[in-house]
Amino acid sequence: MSLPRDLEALAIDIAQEAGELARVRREAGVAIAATKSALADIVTEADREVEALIRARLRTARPDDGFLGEETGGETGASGITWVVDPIDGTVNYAYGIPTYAVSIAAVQGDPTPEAWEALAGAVFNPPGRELFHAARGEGAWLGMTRLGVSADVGPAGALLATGFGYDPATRPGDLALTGRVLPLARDIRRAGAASLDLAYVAAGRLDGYFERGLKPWDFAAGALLVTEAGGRFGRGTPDDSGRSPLVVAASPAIFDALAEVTELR
Ligand code: LIP
Repeated sequence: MSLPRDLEALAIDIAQEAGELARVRREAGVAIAATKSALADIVTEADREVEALIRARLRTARPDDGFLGEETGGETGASGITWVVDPIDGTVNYAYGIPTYAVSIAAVQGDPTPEAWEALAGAVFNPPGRELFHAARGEGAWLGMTRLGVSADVGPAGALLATGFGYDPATRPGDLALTGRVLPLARDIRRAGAASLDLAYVAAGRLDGYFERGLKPWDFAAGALLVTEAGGRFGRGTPDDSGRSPLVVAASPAIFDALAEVTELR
């Protein structure tokens, strides 16, 4: 098999094992371990335990690879491959018992920064729904054994779009203003609370597009590959004039340019 397919197979295997651990811990009850960047930005003991499992499995399987995880940070590898991991994306949903969360695992090549890396493989697994989205570069995006494609066109009522809001209350006015500028394009807006699943849903044609400012690399590393391998477009801007973190836009080609323009992606 090619390197992307090998990495995809490993990501799938580990995402399923990690997702089962997350599901079992959720059923047993979730303890919030700490807050991070803001009061609303929480980490649970399960986040930490799941990331530890993923890191250990990767270290055993590919000891020369690098790692960049939401909970334990980065470690450079010698192979040129870095694993970018969000152990439980949608942490707040997970803590509240909302079944919209996912294990997101991506393998990237090159400098492990979103501006420079080339994503080779990714897996996004939603344990409650038992939905495993995965992709290898050049091999398409899949939900299980079903090939995915972004929506071909936007209906006359407008686009079904998704977004999210940062944890820092100071970003809320800008987020709301951004959403207000997008509304004329939309038939409706969804706010599911897990970027990796929002991106997977764009790849699956369940959403026409998605936009959010302030995502971390692990939130979108796997989902961005799902979108582009499903025929969609993905863009990430630079910090805006106020220094706010970059905007992410992902959509079918039918709506990408309009969404990028109205959100001022640059
Ligand atoms: C979350 C994202 C979500 C965003 C949240 C948070 P986490 O990631 O998936 O799209 O709106 O603010 O960043 O913190 O659950 O890994």
